[in-house]
Amino acid sequence: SNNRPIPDPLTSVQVHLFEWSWNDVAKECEFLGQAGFTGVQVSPPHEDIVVDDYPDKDKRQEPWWTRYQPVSYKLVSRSGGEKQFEEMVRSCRAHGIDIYVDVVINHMAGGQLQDPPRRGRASTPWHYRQSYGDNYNAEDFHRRPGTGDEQHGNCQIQDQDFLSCYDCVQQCDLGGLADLDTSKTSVQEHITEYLNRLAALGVAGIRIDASKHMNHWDLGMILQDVNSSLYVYHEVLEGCGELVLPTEYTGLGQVIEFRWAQLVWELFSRRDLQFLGSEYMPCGHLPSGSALVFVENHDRQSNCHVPDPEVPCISLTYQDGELYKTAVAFTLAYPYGSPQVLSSYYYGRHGDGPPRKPVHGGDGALNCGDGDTWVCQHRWPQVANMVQWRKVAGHEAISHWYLSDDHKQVQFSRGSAAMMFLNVGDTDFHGHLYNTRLPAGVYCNVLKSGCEKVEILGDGSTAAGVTVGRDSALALHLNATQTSMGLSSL
Ligand code: LM2
Repeated sequence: SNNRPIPDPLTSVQVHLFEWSWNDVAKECEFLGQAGFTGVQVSPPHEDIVVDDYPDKDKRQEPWWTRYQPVSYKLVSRSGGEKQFEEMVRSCRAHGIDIYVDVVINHMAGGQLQDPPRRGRASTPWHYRQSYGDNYNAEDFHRRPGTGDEQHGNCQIQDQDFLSCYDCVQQCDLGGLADLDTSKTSVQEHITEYLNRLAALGVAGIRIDASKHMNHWDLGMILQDVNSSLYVYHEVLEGCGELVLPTEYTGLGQVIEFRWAQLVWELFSRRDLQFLGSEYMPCGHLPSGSALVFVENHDRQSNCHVPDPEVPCISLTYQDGELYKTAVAFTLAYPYGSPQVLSSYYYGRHGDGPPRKPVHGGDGALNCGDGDTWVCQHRWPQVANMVQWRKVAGHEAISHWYLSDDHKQVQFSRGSAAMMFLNVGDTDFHGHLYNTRLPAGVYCNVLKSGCEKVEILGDGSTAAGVTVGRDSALALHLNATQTSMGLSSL
């Protein structure tokens, strides 16, 4: 049974500060608290592998994916050590922000059997599949008879396995990563100890990486002994027709609902909003309280930036400009699931690591948005101000939904507290809006910096025509009026 806390999906918003250092996260929590965010997902804090040879070494740190290859559960990563980690948790808490940790427990660092022994970031010795410090040894990994295991000592997950072999998905290796035998009590105990250590440091929640690749009974055994105050969400990448189902994990926490990102990508990129809503997600959807949703995550972003025929791009990314901003704003306005916003850095090639420059410069300046540093999506008005919009809309249901005949515009309200109008047409929209359901007053369009005024009359229509640009939106709520400027000037 699962009695774990889940932050209220209708009023909480978390941001994934992808690859941010603990010092930068600690500093950012002041802004996040003011904007009304409730949590931050940080990159995996465990000791990872070291990669010496990679492109753009002078400007960038190592490829981001080293962080998905654990060597030990020591808190030593390029984001910082245990001291900085603790300091981050403390300072974020003081601003009302919870820290959620991305935990990688399905596997240990990858390689091939003939690889020599190496050392991790905290100097822990490891030898592919033989030993990882004194945490695990050769007996602790799955060894399922199969083809192609000469190099790895275990089968490797093949594309067709997702549709035809449940156990292969959970017992073979995910791309050469040594697959832990999570059915073993000693393995479970090691993982439990790590998760409880995080909880003791004040961590409020965990994202479990690659949950689909672990049996839900094993995860249940692990979580049974983990501090019951932790909020847990699982990465279960749903593909229609696959054997391992997201619903197998909903008893163990929330589940990342990838189908939301796919729906939003399809509709916004086709510029046809007819089927906009959780009921139209491909091959079903989780109940709202069980779902964590986003427009983009770190994996998708990486696929989309550099076309890769093997991993098709199926989400919008910051490179999609206005359309992406509007899709994120819509996700924050729509009453489905717990939204997560990605805040990333500019990419050149697949696997590119984060900038060497910290987000918060020494002079108090921010290294955000200048093209080769950090993107900082969470600071855009289309994102930051929608956090407040979501809170104000709260538990109000959708009170009015309008779809234009050409499917290029959608307007909806949440009770009489908030409204949004989206335009994905080829041209700007000029005209009156009707039925906003808002009380009469002068509101600010919170998607624009400053206060772009919109006057609403007693019948809920606009006093004058409004202009909503191509691929953009207009969003109003009760707490952002001409007089109560609230956060609209962020
Ligand atoms: C995830 N969820 O289930 C993460 O969201 C995803 O980012 C991780 O993959 C994956 N699971 C494993 O934790 C990333 C990245 C991979 C990378 C792995 C491990 O997308 O490309 O694989 O992290 O670092 C890399 C190499 C791959 C190699 C593997 C093992 O790219 O070619 O496979 O390491 O050495 C032979």
